[in-house]
Amino acid sequence: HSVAVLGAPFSKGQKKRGVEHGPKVIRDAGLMERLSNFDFSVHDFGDLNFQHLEEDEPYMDVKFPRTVGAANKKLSAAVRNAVSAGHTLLMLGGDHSLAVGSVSGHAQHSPDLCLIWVDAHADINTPMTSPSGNLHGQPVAFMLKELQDKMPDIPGFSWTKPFLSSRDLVYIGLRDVDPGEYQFLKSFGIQYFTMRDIDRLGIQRVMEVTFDHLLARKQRPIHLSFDIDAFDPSLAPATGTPVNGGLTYREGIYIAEEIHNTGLLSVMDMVEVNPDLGASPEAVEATATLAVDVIASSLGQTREGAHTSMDEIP
Ligand code: DIR
Ligand code: MN
Ligand code: MN
Ligand code: MN
Repeated sequence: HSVAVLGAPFSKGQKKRGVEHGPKVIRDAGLMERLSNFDFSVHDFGDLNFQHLEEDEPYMDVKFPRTVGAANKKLSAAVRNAVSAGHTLLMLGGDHSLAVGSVSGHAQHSPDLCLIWVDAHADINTPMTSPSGNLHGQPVAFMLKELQDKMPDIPGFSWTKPFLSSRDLVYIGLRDVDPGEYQFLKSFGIQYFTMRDIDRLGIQRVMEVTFDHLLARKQRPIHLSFDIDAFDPSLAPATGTPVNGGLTYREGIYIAEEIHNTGLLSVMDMVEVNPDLGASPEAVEATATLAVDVIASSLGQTREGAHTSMDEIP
């Protein structure tokens, strides 16, 4: 069993600079050292090198379509290769538009994967419904078969075709959903848990229903796409689109622990940590350390300690 770490320093899926430094600050918060405590081997694949395209006119209202498309094409191949080589992959963003490449690359190796999207936002806008033109609010729309006839041919994205059914997706943490997005969630019957649902049901029940929905028919690989803005801004201030009323620390860690406990986590994205947006160095470090905590719990760190063989105890 081995874990590969891949940085994706990319920010053109939205307009605020700084999120391209996410991989560096997450590493600086002690990621590799934390992962070295586990009994799996860790391979650092370093950071991808993304091309900056000079000529990249908006398509409709969509900003930097060719730049985002090319970056995701590259990421997709890297993720496919890492998963094919047998690694569990950790992708460090970068903004959430990177999920197009990450999930599609994963799906090329594991067509039966399911997707758990932890986020304040649903990221399922199309160019026609997007209020911002930002592609980090649209990655899920590139994936869903049900949205095929609603997605135009966006320059830069001809390499990818929809590959996921809406029943293979669960959202957790939603609290800022655009009108077009709400329409899609409802008309496709997507399973989602808003922060209000977490208030009503409790996070334990939310995870139970999540796994019933995704895994009851058969066990299959899990792709966890974790946007740090799912957390409350008091815990994760250094991010581009914070929304009040987010996950508590314990809810976020519980989600990660339960996903680990399935034994099915195959690829994890940790995205939208933006060190240029923290009010202080402490705010940035708190956000990055929180990202590392969620990663560690997703990969098996427990709150009850770990099993040690008797002969190792002094
Ligand atoms: C908004 C914000 N729904 C949009 N999306 C964000 O621009 O489409 N996603 N911030 O993470
Ligand atoms: Mn910068
Ligand atoms: Mn997101
Ligand atoms: Mn978000």
